[in-house]
Amino acid sequence: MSLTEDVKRAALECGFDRVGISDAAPLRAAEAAIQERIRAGMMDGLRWFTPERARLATRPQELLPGARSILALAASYLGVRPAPTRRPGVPRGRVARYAWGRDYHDVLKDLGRDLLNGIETIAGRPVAGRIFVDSSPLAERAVAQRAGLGWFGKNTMLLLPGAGSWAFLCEIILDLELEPDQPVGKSCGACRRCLDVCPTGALVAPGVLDNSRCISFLTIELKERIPRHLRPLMGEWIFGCDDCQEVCPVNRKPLPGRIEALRAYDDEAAFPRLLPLLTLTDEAFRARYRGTPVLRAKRWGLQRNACVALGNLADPVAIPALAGTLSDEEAHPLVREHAAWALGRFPQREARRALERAWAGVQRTTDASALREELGLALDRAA
Ligand code: B12
Ligand code: SF4
Ligand code: SF4
Repeated sequence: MSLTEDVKRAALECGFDRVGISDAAPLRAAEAAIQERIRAGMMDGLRWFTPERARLATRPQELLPGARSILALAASYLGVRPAPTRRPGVPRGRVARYAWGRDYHDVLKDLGRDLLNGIETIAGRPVAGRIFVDSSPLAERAVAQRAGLGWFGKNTMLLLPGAGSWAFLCEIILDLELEPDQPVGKSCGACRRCLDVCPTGALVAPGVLDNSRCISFLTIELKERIPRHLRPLMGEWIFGCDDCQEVCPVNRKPLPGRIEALRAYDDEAAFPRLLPLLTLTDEAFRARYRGTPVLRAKRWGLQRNACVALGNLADPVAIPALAGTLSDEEAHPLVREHAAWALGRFPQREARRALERAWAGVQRTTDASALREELGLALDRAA
């Protein structure tokens, strides 16, 4: 067996589901596409996503001096068990599938380190390697596409033949010469289901995503108030969004992943009860979400999102809890604002009374202008 075949076999033995190899040349087309997106304002909201980052992310040689090839890896995060079900009876939110299990950054980096050790044994010499999973500057989809793992879907996801898009990407840049693979010659064809289903219109054209409209950005990355006009479109999503993947025909026959930590989930991880989230203490939040991607939203962010979902569900059972959040001076100011917005969506008198009480309260304070504005709008709407 060749060195390349041995390395690929080691990757699959480590638990990755797909492996391909790319050379380490600059990714020029990807850089042009990404710079164009930045110029067009499509990455607005992500302050760290700068033209300099895009330049670096498409130059593997600068990320690892002496780079000769890139190992592109994918790990399915679907479980072998049936998907969790939404139990009826109480208001529940939705968490995107990628966040149901343990944090993939940690899990895949550990796996990558094991693999790198294995590669050194195979090569019989020390090998310089740098592992990338999501957070470091490397244009991961572009590398994976060039390494033959899949094609760019119109929803911007990398679609893997036989596995779809429910897979994380991970790459290892190596100073080892390996035989590169060819890109797959597939495309979405005439399909455009993802574009039609996106609730916020974030997929503005095939393969073009307006970050600042994407529910994934709004619920995870945005650390401010959610634009009011987008809130009603967010449905029950409180962390991430899967709408443009759920409709994708390539995902019809998903590949069950083999990494236990990524598929150790239950119904509550997928469809969390919303009311207990509103009163979750910092300690309880950390205990529940430690080691999972959801921690990134922070407690107040998740509570802000839960208010929006409750406003969209408009189940009157939520009114007392939302009223409690609104009047809680210890609660994060943005959470209180979103609770006011949610209450303004209920036709019930009880919701209006809670808004009026809060309105009377904020007249006496000088430092609550944003809440006052939100209350004014909510009361006008509920009138
Ligand atoms: C920033 C970011 C986001 C942003 C912006 C997403 C975006 N589409 O750009 C936000 C916060 C919205 C986000 C959301 C999600 N993300 Co994200 N995200 C990233 C990150 C850090 C950078 C992506 C990036 O560079 N975007 C800029 C765009 C322009 O570049 P691109 O995505 O590579 O797009 C290429 C194609 O679109 C192509 N292209 C250009 N023009 C055209 C035109 C046509 C017609 C076509 C077909 C293609 C095409 O060229 C581009 C350059 O290669 C990567 C990790 C990384 N370091 O790469 C993860 C990553 C892309 N995210 C990932 C995931 C899982 C998600 C979510 C599914 C999470 C969720 N469920 O909520 C959603 C999916 C939303 C979506 N439809 O993309 C995975 C995707 C795995 C996969 N199979 O593709 C990645 C790779 C992380 C990982 N290591 O697994 N994410
Ligand atoms: S993740 Fe949701 S909001 Fe974002 S592009 Fe896909 S369907 Fe639209
Ligand atoms: S839904 Fe259709 S157009 Fe969108 S990514 Fe899947 S195959 Fe491509």
